[in-house]
Amino acid sequence: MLSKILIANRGEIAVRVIRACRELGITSVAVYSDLDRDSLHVRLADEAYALGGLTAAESYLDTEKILDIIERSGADGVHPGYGFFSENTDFARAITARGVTFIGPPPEAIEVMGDKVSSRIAAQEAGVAGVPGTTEFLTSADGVVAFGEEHGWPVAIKAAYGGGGRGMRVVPSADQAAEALESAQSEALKGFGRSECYVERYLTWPRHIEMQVFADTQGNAVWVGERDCSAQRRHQKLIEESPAPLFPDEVRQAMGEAAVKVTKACGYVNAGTVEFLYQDDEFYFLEMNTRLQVEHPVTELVTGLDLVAEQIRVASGEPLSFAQDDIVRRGHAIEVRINAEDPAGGKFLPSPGPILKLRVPQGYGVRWDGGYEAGDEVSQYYDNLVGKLICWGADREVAIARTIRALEEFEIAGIATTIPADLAILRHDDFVAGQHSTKWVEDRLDLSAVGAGAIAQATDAEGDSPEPKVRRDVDVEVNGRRFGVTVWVPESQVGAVVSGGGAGAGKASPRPRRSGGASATAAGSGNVAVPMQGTIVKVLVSVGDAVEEGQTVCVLEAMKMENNIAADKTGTVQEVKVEAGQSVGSGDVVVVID
Ligand code: MV4
Repeated sequence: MLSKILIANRGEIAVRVIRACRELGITSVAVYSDLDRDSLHVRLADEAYALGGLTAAESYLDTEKILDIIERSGADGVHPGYGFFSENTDFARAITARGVTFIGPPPEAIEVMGDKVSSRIAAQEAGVAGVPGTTEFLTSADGVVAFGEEHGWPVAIKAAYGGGGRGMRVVPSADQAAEALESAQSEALKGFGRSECYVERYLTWPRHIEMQVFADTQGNAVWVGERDCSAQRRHQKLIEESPAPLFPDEVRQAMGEAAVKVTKACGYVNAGTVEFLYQDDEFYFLEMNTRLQVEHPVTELVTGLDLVAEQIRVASGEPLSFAQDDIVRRGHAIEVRINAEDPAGGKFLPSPGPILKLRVPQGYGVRWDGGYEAGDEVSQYYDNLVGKLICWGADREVAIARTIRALEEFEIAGIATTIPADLAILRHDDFVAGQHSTKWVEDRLDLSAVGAGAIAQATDAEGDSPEPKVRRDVDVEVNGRRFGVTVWVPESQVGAVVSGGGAGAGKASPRPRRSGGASATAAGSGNVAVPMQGTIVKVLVSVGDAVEEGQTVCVLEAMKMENNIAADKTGTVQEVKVEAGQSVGSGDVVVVID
């Protein structure tokens, strides 16, 4: 077995791999950018090495820096996670040349599956069909028209070297072929440096169903189970589940066998995923993802397998620990990706920032794979996946109810998250009925009423990193009903809003004031207000007195403490609005200074 694994990644997937290493007795090595110096994956790993840099290119994607740390740490394996180096054959070859194991497939398999045309040909040769279409590149719109006339409209023009839907155009009829081809080619050239396109029948309401496969170095290859990832927006998956709803057993079996054929045909080893489109009881090969995927936990929850541990065993040269017939799928699992994005109005705007509060749900059938804890910051420089909530239930109905319950328990503050959109999907009749497709979120789901969820404290208006915040628990009364609320106060304003957390009776300010005012914005107005409801026990000034900023003007008893209420500016007392023994409410002005 490998004995020391460097995880060339960050966030939740680095955490996932580090945990697997710990359970297997393997030493884990984290790497981190300057921004991730104190991040969760660094805290959990056995060892951690600085990469320096802020952006991914300056840190996690810097081959020389990672190679240097592999050498210094003595790691004998590298787990790339997903993204970054996971499908980078230069990187895989560079570490292999140094005698270090790449925990992933052979570079040749990554290459075959690396572009749409060569993977389509490989699948076809293995006897697995893609959507009916051509494999020749289009030279003119005539090819599109001829195909459409023969197979029917609409057709899809796709960029051969494209990905993620870029360079794809739907052509509804012959008269739009020329324009669509031109725009697909130009987008492909801009995005991928190559303009080659081909044509396929366009499926109008497909589901995205993918099959998890696993192969070892001894020639064993199995399919583990499918995941339905149709609930996505702009090619970003939002929710994944297994088994796929309304998916007949015999189709599952056939898709699994097709996926194994593709796996064997490209000499695949380790964990992989074969993607299909599924429509009208037929499935079509789309592409193969030659990495561990974000959504692998749903397969783990229904099979009880540990796919990351299996990856490490297989990379160590061991045979698969299970045969095809050993795999038992039980119940239903749903994964919800929780991203730092504001889904308000369906816009999904990035919402990086400090996580001020994070309480994740617990209870039966609930798993949280997170990359952050409260106090950590989601940086704008990287993927904004905060973590994944994965729920298991005896059947789909239970799993949906449990996922909703868990999301309702979720407490996060400081950043907006996709949770409100996730709930809208899970509660929607179409989703519950399994009537959604890859286009459903964008075409049918109405997110106009979805709000951001409370962002307790955003960064300041200039977008600078915010001043450190201090937590204060305050009791407030709203229409006579008492509520406990938490406020996060900029450090410089501590003592202004509410005096320190209960200790130090009689002192309003636990530390010297900088502004001396009731709050930073009100500082110097001369209207001295009390910060909370209570009783005035002493008035120390009279009309006409000269007072200095910070000087106590009266004493308020509240929450069994005496609080000194200070002048917010230097001047003369114009008005004293209270007397000893009088009750006051939060925000009441007690003294006016000018
Ligand atoms: C399609 C299709 C319908 N018909 N091909 C988009 C990204 C690329 N990987 C494949 N994609 C699609 N190809 C034909 N012939 C619909 C999609 C598609 C899609 C596929 C998988 C997951 C999400 C999707 C969202 C929109 C469109």
